[in-house]
Amino acid sequence: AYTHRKTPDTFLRGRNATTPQRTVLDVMANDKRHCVRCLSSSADDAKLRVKRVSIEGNIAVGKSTFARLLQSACPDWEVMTEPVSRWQNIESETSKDTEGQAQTTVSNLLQMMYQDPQRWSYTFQTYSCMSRLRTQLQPPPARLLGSKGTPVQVYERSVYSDRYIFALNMFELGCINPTEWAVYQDWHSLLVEEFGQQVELEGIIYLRATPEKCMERLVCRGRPEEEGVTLDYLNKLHVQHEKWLVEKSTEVHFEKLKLVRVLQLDASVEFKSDPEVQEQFITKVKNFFEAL
Ligand code: UDP
Ligand code: DCM
Ligand code: MG
Repeated sequence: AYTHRKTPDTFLRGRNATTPQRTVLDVMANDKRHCVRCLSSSADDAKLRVKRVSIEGNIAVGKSTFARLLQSACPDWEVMTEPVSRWQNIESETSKDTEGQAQTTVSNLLQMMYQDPQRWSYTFQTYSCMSRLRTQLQPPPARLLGSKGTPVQVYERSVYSDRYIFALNMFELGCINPTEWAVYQDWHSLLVEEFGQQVELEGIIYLRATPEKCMERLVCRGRPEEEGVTLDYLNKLHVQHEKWLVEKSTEVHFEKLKLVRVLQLDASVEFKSDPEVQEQFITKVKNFFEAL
């Protein structure tokens, strides 16, 4: 069972500078009015000052591995991996037993999508994007806001790769039909525009490797749902990444995203077990963050 967090409320609290509560607080604070204002605005400022960066790259290129490395090298940062296990375990109420108790079934949407992409790609893309948005809208933890310098949040993938890599690719493959694609783009734009700064990225770390190397790592990881993933599919995803992050020829619909800075790292080299390569990567990332 998932905890449904009240992220939209948090969002409203962050955006509405003149909420009724603040007026009440103003009255209560009386001559301390100034202090109350200072406190709430500095908390809001800190939230907005967070540097948000995503790690992008093909399936099995090493994003989660890299995210874990980054978290141990930079414990002050908040590094979030992709919520894949949520996509593999969707609980639904199917019926009631003779005593009226709800019977639940757990579905693996990732598996359903790979087994029958025409039927499940739209549903999968809706859910993966929504679950990512939910994660991303959570307020940063207190330790992050209290850390020295600008707080940093790093996400494994983003609502932008959901759309401009995966959903687009499924549309181009005919697994998402034109009507579904129009609906997807409509709600995606609405949500991204509505949530504004909370989902904007200051930078992107692109882990780049050949599709062959990704295939090798995919096989090595052995996620059962991905058994049918072909080199051709990884090639297509590679081309989507190149168009979006290197050639910049993908049509994107958000002004800030058009200007986002991209750090490219050659993830074809073995970095998981090579401390020297890890150190080089971490130094590049730190320099990149400082320049953002
Ligand atoms: N991996 C590896 N060497 C590396 C990076 C990753 O052998 O330098 C392996 C890792 O242990 C895992 C697989 O590649 O078995 C895929 O890595 P990960 O799950 O991090 O990839 P993601 O899908 O998150 O990009
Ligand atoms: N995935 C997808 N569409 C998305 C995001 C992820 O089809 N919008 C799939 C690709 C992988 C799995 O989910 O099979 C998780 O990705 P990775 O292994 O690259 O972390
Ligand atoms: Mg991963």
